[in-house]
Amino acid sequence: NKDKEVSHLKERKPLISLKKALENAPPARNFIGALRAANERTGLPGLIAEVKKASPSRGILRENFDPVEIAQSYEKGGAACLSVLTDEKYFKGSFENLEAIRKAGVKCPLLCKEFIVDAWQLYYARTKGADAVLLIAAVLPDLDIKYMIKICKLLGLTALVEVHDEREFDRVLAIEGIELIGINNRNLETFELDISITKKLLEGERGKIIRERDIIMVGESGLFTPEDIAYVQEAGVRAVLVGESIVKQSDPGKGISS
Ligand code: IGP
Repeated sequence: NKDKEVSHLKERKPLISLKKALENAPPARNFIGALRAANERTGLPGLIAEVKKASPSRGILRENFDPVEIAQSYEKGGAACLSVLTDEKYFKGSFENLEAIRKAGVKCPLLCKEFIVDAWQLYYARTKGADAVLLIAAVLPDLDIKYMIKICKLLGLTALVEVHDEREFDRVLAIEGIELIGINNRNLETFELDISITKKLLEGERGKIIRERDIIMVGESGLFTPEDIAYVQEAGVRAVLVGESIVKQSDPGKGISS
């Protein structure tokens, strides 16, 4: 099953060469710090703006897709952080895009948006300039999440751990050292979208635990209007991850404020 998941990745990179490449990697920047600062400065959720050419549920989102241009436009428009799709098979992304954005001098910390199922991918993401990685609870057993969080800490990477339902959320809350959790409003199997999932998951006891432990929650997917953002903020998120609605704009950075 795991092999099936990674079969579309280019060949596995040997750890020894990745460790060597780490010496030349650009420094890891503070992803959570940037989100907190944006939230405190604006009173709105910190924005993680997504550089995404296509998705399995929506097809091609943008024809003239220049990842560096889009990233710079997001930065100018006030994004706190960026998310860069590196998955090729489903999202038509690449690690070259991630590396190019980092090399172009974009200051927003970068999330590597990849289906991570093995530790070598964390090293690889770091060597390409990632500051953060996505760990999806739906595809990773608890032991793998714990192990990968440890490696992330060693590498200076921030882990954004993604959940979609109560069961996954409870599993993740039981893991030590979790600082950033995303609630994906889209079901990754059926593509069904429902932003009330963010609200449902943060109600009651779970919301209380989040506040006590000062975990930053990210509302992910299906956010299109200022009302959508206000709705998930009210539910308790201090950051949002937005792709489709801004990447489709002719001027993606301007899309942020409108
Ligand atoms: C962005 P949207 O609906 O604004 O384009 O969604 C982001 O949440 C979405 O791309 C995403 C995703 C993922 C993609 C969230 N989690 C996991 C691939 C894998």
